[in-house]
Amino acid sequence: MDDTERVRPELLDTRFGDIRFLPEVDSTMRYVGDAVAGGATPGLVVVADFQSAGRGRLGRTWEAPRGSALLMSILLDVADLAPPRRHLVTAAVGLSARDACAAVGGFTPDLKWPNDLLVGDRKLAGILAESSGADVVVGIGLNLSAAPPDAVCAEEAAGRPVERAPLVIALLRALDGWLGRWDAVADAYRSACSTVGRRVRVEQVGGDFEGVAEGLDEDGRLLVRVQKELKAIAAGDVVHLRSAEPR
Ligand code: BT5
Repeated sequence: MDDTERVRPELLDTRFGDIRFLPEVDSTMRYVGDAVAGGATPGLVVVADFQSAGRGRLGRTWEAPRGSALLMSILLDVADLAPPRRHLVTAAVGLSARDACAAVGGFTPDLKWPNDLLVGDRKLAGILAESSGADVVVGIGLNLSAAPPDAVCAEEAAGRPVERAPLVIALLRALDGWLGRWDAVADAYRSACSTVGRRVRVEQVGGDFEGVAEGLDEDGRLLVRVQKELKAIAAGDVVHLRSAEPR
């Protein structure tokens, strides 16, 4: 049985009625973005075995050998979510992916603000959300059986192979339950986010700085204490520092 036959029947009672498995695509984000332009409706899910031009944030790339990763983009209607709270889509996908790893792989990755899943210090998965009007396309790349140097795959974290189909099912079923419950997503993400309480370096276009991540505000911005000032960070890269690192 292929993944289409395994996954589709398990999602019939969710909003994810149109799930397409592709052997190869440049980027599932590009594919879903074009599908929107062609009239696709929310609930579309695209999963690829291989991407020739996988995207990260800020023009970066996402690399995964053929058949080694979960590479998926989802079209969601977020008309009920004010633009400053759109990051909660990323949070909902992160929470769902974490729970799917726990259910299917028996391990629980950490959620690093704003868009990563980590096992220890190593990156397991990255999430990318792109808005267009009332729709958001959200993508996740999650390493299953291979990972770049310094990153980690689910097989290594679980100590056994982790299959894509059950992970897709668990992730999308969890996501179906989170969507629309945005205050609950914000609360769950706040308590799950491993960045909170850490010393961090924030890397931004205007320059880097270090401080202690004290929390997340209601719009999901990271609150970083830099001496007396509490800075609210909406975007940027964050490095978790060991507490022993100098200030
Ligand atoms: C992300 O960006 O982490 C978001 C990645 C989203 C990828 C998915 S795959 C399905 C969908 N279709 C797409 O085209 N994209 C989405 P960012 O935070 O900018 O991190 C990107 C950085 O992660 C890269 O610059 C590398 O350093 C690193 N990286 C690349 N491939 C990786 C991998 N397989 N595992 C871990 N780290 C990786």
